[in-house]
Amino acid sequence: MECRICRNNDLKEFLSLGKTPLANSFLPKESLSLKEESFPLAVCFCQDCKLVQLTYVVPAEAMFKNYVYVSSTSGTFRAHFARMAEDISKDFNLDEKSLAVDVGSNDGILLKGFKRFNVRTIGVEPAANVAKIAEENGVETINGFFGKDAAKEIVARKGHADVVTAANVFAHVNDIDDFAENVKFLLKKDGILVIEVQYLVDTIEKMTFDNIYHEHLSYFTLTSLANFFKRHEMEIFDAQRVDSHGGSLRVFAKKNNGSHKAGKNVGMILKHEQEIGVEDLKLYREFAGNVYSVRENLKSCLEGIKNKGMSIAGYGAPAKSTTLLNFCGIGRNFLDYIVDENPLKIGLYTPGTRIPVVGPDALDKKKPDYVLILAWNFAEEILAKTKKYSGKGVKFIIPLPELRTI
Ligand code: DWN
Repeated sequence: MECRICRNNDLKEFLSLGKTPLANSFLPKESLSLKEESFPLAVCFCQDCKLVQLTYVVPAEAMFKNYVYVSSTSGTFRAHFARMAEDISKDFNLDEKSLAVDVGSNDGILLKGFKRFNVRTIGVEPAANVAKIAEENGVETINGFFGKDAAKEIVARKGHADVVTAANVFAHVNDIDDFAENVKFLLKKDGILVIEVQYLVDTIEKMTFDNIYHEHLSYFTLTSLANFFKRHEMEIFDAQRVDSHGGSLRVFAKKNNGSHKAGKNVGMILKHEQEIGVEDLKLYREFAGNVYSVRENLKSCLEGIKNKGMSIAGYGAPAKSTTLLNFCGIGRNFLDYIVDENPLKIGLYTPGTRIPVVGPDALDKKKPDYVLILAWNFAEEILAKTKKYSGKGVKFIIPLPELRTI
């Protein structure tokens, strides 16, 4: 195992979550009798370039060729990406002559926002089933992984890009060197790359360790990202902490000869990272120790409820819940079912724990005493839509960032 950024092979493992199935490999009923594949899930730290990364890499084809995650299921996320497209279009004066390319474009959730500003768009999405949804949404999409061929095809069809976006994608890419070089080829001289990644500082500060799963190969800080882009003659000229997925970092990078001037945000965030010690293995070892107490607290909360003979259902079957449920040993011993509104997940069973995923009407058919909100990053939206159940005495448990029952 060598570092994805600097090839250092003396990486320090600081947390292992055990062998875990793929986070989005929900099971159809007919597969329940079959053995499930699971893979080591552990993270390590590179003391040279400060990147945190998985110790074991599952091939992308196994995870992204057929994908059950559809970004637009959540209203919060639809609003998040509409605002992201609006901010970028206005801040960088994009118009009908501009080209926006979204890598890992899923169902076209972000590109739809750019189209509202008459920006020309094209997406690149490896999952055929999801790329089809995007095309049905009127978003032109190349079905495949982003690489030299896709970049050449886009330039041939649309010309060079003003902006390339990659939201919750860059951390999923193994060969980020190839990614960066193809983005530079695709971008105009003054074009910009905007990536949004789950922010390791939020993961550590909020204990959101369930963001650790096989799709996420890298866990970035601005420090490690800056070390990476420097190696590609690119510069980060702006960065913003945003609240998606429990805390993400939105980073704006340009080619070294690009004209965009660096703002003060980059320095401020780097300073905060230095202050909390992102360059020291000690920080990650402390985080690892705290993960076990989060597990114990959640399990004793659920055990207390079950010991009183009461029932619990889950709400939201996010990829992150595969890590939380498997690592904490939460299966049908605790949860009778999990509600999810994504039709691609309803009728399937959760990876490893094999809890049935059902539609929201289950809450009426089999009203639970408690609901564990597994998509805790959308707790506000979920609590609003399940208000009528709290009126009927149902209590809601939010496991992260801090364990709360309301
Ligand atoms: O990086 C990734 C992030 C961006 O999205 C991917 N690796 C996979 C995915 O991660 P996730 O599945 O943890 O993301 P979400 O968006 O937190 O998943 C939320 C789940 O909850 C979805 O299955 C939809 C469901 N949901 C629902 O059924 N009703 C969510 C809301 C807000 C709702 O009201």
